[in-house]
Amino acid sequence: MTVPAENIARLRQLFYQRIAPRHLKPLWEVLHSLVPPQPQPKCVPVLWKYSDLRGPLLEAGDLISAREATRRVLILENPAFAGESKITNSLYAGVQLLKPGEVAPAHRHTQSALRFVLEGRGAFTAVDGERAYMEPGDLILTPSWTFHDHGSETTEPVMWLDGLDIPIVQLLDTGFCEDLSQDQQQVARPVGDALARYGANMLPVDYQPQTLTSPVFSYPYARTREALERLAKGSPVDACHGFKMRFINPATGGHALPTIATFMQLLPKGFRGSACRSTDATVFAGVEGSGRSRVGNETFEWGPRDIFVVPSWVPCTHEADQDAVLFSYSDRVVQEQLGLWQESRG
Ligand code: GTQ
Repeated sequence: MTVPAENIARLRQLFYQRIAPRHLKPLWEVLHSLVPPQPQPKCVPVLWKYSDLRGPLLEAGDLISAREATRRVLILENPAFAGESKITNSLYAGVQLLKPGEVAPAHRHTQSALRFVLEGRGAFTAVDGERAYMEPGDLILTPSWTFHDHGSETTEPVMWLDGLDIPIVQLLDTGFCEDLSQDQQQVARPVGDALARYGANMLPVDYQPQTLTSPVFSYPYARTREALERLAKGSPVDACHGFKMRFINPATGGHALPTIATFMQLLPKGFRGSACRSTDATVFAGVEGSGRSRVGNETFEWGPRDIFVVPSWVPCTHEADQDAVLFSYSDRVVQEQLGLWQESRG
């Protein structure tokens, strides 16, 4: 017996309705979206000009103190994830302001965080008893479950980009957080201690890594910039990425954080990159110089401190009119560990 097509469709709908109370769903209705032929990111390309961020951030500074807010941050929310506090499907971004004399009280959480300093100098993040003072372009890490507080003894507002793996920790339902009993942790080691111990191409002779996270938690821009400068003089330029380095855990050679990969790249004057796409959606921040990046069908003109996001598997092309430096972060480290990361050029 053959059943007419419209009857079949109706019978199927009735069947779906009948099985729904048993928490059953037909795979064949969703298979193609569950197992797509290639990534279909919800994430969309977005550019935040720093000139549009700075005013609102300073205004927030008049409305709430760092202490009351715990962290005075404006979230950079991708419009594709309205209400979800995500910049990409797997990562969070925000811009944080600390005014002179303020304290953002000590806490710790299982989420890993990076701070990329945008403006101002002289504020600090204390991590596990050591302070890292901020200069523009510095990368500071607060690894999972390390107590951290931010403080400012300077006379100017200090602003930085926060990158956290909040959506990854949410996905895995592994979020824990606790406050320290005091606002600021005790200083246990002098400034620069970790960098001297672990970041001078040497390690303490009996040192054994205890975690995946880098024991270096401050990567000063002056060193990063010099490395890029020398790299640019001594090696051919990559057609897609210019001169691009990744921040590492010097004890393992792996990425600096177990869930967030971090990068700095120099695009030499006149660079006209070729298109490239990769499976790791990436957050970029301009550091020096200016340029433009074509991301899918959008063209973003960026300069220092502008922030933009490139979704997974969307072609991206960078250009620079003068020497330009871009910081970026993504979940590439997770994808590499899982054998999922891919890049396609051209
Ligand atoms: O500085 O500890 O942007 O816990 C979001 C959550 C910053 C921080 C954020 C946080 C922090």
